Amino acid sequence: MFRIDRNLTADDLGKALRRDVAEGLTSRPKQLPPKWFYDARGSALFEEITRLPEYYPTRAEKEILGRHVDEIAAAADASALIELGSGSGLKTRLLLQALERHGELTRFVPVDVSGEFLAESAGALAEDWPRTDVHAVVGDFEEHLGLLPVPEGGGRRLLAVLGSTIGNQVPERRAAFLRDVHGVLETGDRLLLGVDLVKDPDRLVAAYDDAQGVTAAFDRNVLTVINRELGADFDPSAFDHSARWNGEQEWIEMRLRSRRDQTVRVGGLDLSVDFAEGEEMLTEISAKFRREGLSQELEAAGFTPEHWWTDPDGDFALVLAIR
Ligand code: AVJ
Repeated sequence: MFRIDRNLTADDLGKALRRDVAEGLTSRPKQLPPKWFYDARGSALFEEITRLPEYYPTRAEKEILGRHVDEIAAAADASALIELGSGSGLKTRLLLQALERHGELTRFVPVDVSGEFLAESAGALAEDWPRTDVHAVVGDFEEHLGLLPVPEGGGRRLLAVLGSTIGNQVPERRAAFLRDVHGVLETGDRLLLGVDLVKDPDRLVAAYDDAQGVTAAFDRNVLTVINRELGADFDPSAFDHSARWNGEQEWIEMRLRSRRDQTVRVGGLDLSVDFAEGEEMLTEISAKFRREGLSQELEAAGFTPEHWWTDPDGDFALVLAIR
């Protein structure tokens, strides 16, 4: 059984992009939120990133799931899986299979901003899980958490946010997000978070500035998105990609650095923006976590951390918390 709820239209997305770009290009320093990386090309580039030798997080998270997914399913003891972001790949399938083996999977709720992506990926998944009610929700999970389908028959829910997605938010936004999640869940429901861990800065920087330049292409792709959607004339080749470790905040910062003095016209916003040679624009932060700090964040939002699993190298963690 497959259905899809649309809480977010192309029009809503267009407005949000206009607002983010107008704000970001006129603030000092300039910045753009990472959520606009993921058009079709950006999503394909991200897939390519996950296969790079330097980008360990996806492999590490798969390894944890491969080893511990049945323990996770047993501890979660849930009849519904809600997944925020992604919701298509191997990791989702591993979780669904384990919940099924554990014995009571009835429902899967994938949530994503891209309706196109969801229709395709969740539709394919529904074909492989004919006895599961697949109820896809198109929405921005920073805004539309309240629109998630209500549980049927009081079954327990497992809400998964994998891939260190929460690392893209600054701590204050993350705290608000975790409180929102706490608000939509019910007592006894579980939260499963996948988080990348603090480690040797050289490895971190390499993971975000790979030798083949795939991450650089991914970073510059946001300019192509703005050119297409907002009639801008960015020359992506006039910007260099950079990745730096911020040891104080314990996050990676990705930036695009202007190679020369230049003026960019954003026709759709009736906006001209000057870049000085060497000027940098922040395009992403990717926070890295420690067990103690994340436990405190979860507790502050009302959750009780219950389990912590890592890969053998200790690069990545899955944490299961009780609402
Ligand atoms: C999908 C947000 C988890 O932060 O590692 C990968 C995105 N950016 N390489 C991350 C990303 C550059 C990724 N997340």
